[in-house]
Amino acid sequence: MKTIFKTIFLFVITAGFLTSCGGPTKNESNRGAISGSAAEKVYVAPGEHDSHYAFLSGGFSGQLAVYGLPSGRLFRVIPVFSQDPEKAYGYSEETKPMLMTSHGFIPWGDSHHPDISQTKGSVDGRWVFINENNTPRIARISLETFETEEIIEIPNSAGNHSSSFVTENSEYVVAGTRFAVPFPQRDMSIKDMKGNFSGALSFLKIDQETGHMNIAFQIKMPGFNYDLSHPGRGKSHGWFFFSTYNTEEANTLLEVNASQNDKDYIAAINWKKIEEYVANGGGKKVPARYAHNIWNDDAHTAVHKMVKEVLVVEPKDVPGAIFFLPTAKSPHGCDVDPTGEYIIGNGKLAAQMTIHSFTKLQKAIADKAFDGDKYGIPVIKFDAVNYGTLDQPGLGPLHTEFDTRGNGYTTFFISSEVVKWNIKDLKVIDRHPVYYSVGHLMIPGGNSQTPDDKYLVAMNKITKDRYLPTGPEVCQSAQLFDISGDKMELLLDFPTIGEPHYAAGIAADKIAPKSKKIFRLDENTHPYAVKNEGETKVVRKGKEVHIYMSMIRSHFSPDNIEGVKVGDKVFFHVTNLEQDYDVPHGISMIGANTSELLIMPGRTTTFTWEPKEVGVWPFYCTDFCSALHQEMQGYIRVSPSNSNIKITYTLDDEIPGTDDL
Ligand code: K7E
Ligand code: CUA
Repeated sequence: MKTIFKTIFLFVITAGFLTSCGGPTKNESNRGAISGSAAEKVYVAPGEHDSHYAFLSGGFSGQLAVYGLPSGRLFRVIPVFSQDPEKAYGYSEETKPMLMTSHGFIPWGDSHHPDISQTKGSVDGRWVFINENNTPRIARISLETFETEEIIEIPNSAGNHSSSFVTENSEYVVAGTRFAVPFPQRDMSIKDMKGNFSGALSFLKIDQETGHMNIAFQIKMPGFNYDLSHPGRGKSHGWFFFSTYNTEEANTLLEVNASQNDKDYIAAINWKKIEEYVANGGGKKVPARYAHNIWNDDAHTAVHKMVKEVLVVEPKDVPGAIFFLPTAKSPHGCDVDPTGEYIIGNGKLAAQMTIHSFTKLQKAIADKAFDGDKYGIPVIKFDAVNYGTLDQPGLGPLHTEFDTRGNGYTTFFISSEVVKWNIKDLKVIDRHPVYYSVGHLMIPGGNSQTPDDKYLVAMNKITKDRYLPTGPEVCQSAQLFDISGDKMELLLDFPTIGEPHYAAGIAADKIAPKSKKIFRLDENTHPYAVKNEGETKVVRKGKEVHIYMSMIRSHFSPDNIEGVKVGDKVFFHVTNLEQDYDVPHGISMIGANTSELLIMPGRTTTFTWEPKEVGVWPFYCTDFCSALHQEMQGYIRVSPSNSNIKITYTLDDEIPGTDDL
């Protein structure tokens, strides 16, 4: 134990030395960017469009940012797991249910891995999925509205990290627990972890019409840490691969105690087999409590519900469906090449990368080439499944993506570089420094049979001297490479929102033509919607006051309201009557304990206001919508709680709608 501790200690120290001193000098780092025609290759002229969308996760921001490639321009931050006052997400009454969980309302999340839906092995631009690592969840975002449409919580899990990757026809999106936990949760001694905790791998079925997710089954795996995953594809379609670490099942000082075993595993799951088993009545429904929140675009409202059970599959009940593949030391990324033949373990603590062969795996299973078992799950003999190793490719391999020409591109966190290598002959072809300490990388269509051979985006954890300093916290950053030639060419640095762990990319023409422009007013089924100004009104219900309000360039209806009292709860239900592209209006109320609303054409949204003081209080439009935007405002009179002033509401001193009869 002492020796191993020393080895690891040395490794980390050496690693640290390389990170701080091994980086290039200022001049070297600039050379890449100014070489050749890099500037021309990323220049998108004013008014021109980028060729690709890139969706970069926000990490600890909990969101998903939308960029254009090759320009690196930021278009939008889509709120997913965290409240966003700019868009009223998690503040409006309609979106609050999206952030409900079994632990109540959670205003924040940690988002890691976006993945775009697929048809026949290619990204199709319908939806993008993303995992939440802290309070385990998966979200689905519409690529028509660029809004979060669904969030489902994952029970019996903690740290949903090996997620949210989709199979090649979007049959399933997966979740996998990073932390082994009692399954089901219960009060027990942490010291009794070994053999008593479990790791849930969850397969969520995707409805191809609506995109709705449902947990089809949960596999109750041994209590290892399931770090990352990728689906089989092509010949290995029907399988899913999950990297594991802490197969030692240590519960303390994991930096040492989870690094004892020379090899951990990649868990290979034949989900087709388990699907069949479940279809024939296999598995057991057990009680659970998890949230399932769905947005409805017609009602412009999310509905939150709690689900009470989940179908659990025990590995021992489906023999021949689950195997462990020994893989060099605490692998992080678990990646599958476009043909589906090669399964790559990025052994972050090993001096080599492990490349397994799907063909060999099939043979090993047929020959029963096992090296014992772990909790009843057969461990395949290393030589029986291993295609080869890539020796000394760099330090700290984390993640690999691919092109269609048989090359892998791997990030090395510690030696701060991207290495291009040929999968068949396991030879390094090219290497390029990144600035600095790269995590994931992304090639558009990366998790598919048809990656795009043009761009590679490296996402870096540390930027130090790359940008103007902004105090102790400096931005994390992405770097764009051209990979169309033999050598990788660095084109561009661009700063990111939060910490982009992973990203998903797709050609723009798969999404742009169907991007939604307005919501149709005649399809709006929100219970408080108004279809014209004549329908606007104010209704008192006990201590609640409901304002059915409209907005259109450049006024609110009604814009004068009296009869509200201290102690009331006022609901502003506001409909944007516009039916033109890019004409949102906003609304905010002095002293409201919530965010502004930014309301898209045809949509109804609600915020509440509890006036604390008598007076005449203004509200106004928050989005500069026309030359008369500054005139877009109104007043509410608030009287003492015991006053008997009746509710009245007017626009231009008339009751709305009465003058145009
Ligand atoms: Cu490597 Cu969460 Cu995919 Cu970060 S993870 S880097
Ligand atoms: Cu409406 Cu500004």
